[in-house]
Amino acid sequence: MPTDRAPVGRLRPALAGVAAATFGAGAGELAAAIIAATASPFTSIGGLLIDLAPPWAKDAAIALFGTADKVALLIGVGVVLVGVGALAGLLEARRPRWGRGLFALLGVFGALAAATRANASLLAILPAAIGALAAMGALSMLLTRLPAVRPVATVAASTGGSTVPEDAPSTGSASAASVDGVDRRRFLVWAGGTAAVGVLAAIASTALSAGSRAVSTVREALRLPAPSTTATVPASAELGIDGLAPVITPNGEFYRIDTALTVPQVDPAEWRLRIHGMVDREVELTWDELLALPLGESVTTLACVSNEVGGELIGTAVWLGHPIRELLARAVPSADADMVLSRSIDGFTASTPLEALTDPDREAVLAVGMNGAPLPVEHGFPVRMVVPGLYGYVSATKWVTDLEVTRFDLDRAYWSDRGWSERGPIKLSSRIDVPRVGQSVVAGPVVVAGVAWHQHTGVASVEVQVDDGAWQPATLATAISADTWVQWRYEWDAAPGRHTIRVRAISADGEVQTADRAPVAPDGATGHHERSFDVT
Ligand SMILES: Nc1nc2c(c(=O)[nH]1)N[C@H]1C(S)=C(S)[C@@H](COP(=O)(O)O)O[C@H]1N2
Ligand SMILES: [Mo]
Repeated sequence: MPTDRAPVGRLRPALAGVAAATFGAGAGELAAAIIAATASPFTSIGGLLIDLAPPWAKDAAIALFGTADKVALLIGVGVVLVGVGALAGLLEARRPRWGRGLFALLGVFGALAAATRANASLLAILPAAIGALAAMGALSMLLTRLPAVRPVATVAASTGGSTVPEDAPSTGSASAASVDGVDRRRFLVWAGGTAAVGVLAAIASTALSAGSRAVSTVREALRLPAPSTTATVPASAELGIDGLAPVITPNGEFYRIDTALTVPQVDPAEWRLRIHGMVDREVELTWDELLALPLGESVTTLACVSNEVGGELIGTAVWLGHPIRELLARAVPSADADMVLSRSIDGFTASTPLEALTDPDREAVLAVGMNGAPLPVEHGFPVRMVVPGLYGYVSATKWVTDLEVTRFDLDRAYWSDRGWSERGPIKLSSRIDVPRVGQSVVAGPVVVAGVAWHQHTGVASVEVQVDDGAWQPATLATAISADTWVQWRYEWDAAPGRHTIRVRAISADGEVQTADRAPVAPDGATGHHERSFDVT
């Protein structure tokens, strides 16, 4: 054997590692699609990262990427995977087994992530394990095809009877002290082929799991029963101003916020709701039983606690649902209970004050319909909660399957463990929609318009301030109810120059919306929304 060997180099081992990682990831995804759909290593790791991320990281992700935050996360996981793959290749070329060890570690991490997801079965660890083994095998195989001669130590260390292919140099390259072009090309073909198989496996896995996503088909075929009571939206609730948020938000434009990396697929036929905990008797409800109950329409504005001043994480819909108080009445909560911990199929939980759910004057519902259609899958199909007056994170559980009657001092919900307040009444707020940002404003009469809300209390009036002038009353549209936002408009006689418009709402209970700025955490932003314009 020659003693002065051609250098192994960095690029090719790194490429081998990336190709092996891609192959392993594809194998893992395909395995998941076949044996345990919810155990995709990729989305399990992503989901675990979402659950482990400190609140500031989530706020930053939402601020940076908006509702594309999850795509950004998955891309991030992919980038890290490529990095780890390159590292594994480099390691393995210098210290055999170390690179494979790194893949094994990654596999353990993926398996742990999958096993700790909500509703994980024992099978959940398999896809990550299969993926890791595939990556380890591919790495060994590719390194034997490296065009450079490998050090003797490599050969010796890898002949220890491991079950994965030996990473001894191939017979072709063992005698070659120089890297020839044929070997180089052959290596690239093998590495490229390995990576391509991984990508194909990943594509096949998405196709396979899309096939099992028959839930959207079930949803489309579904006809909901006619409402037992209907809600009317007065025509005068809609000012119809261009650029102003419509008083009822179309489903396709409704904001979406949740921790689910892949939208949970719940077949109504298998859906059950269990009411238990501090109750006299447990209640279980099937989809058919729920649909047989009276389903009424109610109009409620949903808002996210992460909504910044002037933000768009708020929307109003006509919900079709059954009052939660009726179901709780069947279960008979014990006198010392003060909270209902609702749980989604994906493990998300919300802590809602029991009194908000039992209050006969608050239409807290188990909703099955949204604006005349079954709930869209991403908005909680088949069943979600809607509770007027409370931010979504403490009340609006989507894909809900479990209501546990308990106490605030005994249990904590998903976001309460992550730096958010355990109670979340929606704060009095208002927003300017028109004129839009960047819209040119011409001197003379200008329509300023927006929305204001204080769900379950109601908005009494809205005022507008131009520069540092006096607060002027705006005109309100007809409010649908105290549980919805209300549109407002103000006729501004704009003079040329730069001007700032500010808005504040006054609540039905006399509260004046504070100018004090508070961040969204822990219990919702405050401060006046303002917009500046150059009037020409
Ligand atoms: N299962 C589940 N339900 C959830 C959440 C979630 O992460 N998972 N997020 C809540 C939050 S924070 C809000 S603001 C509302 C948003 O509901 P939407 O996406 O239908 O607008 O859903 C709530 N329900
Ligand atoms: Mo939220």
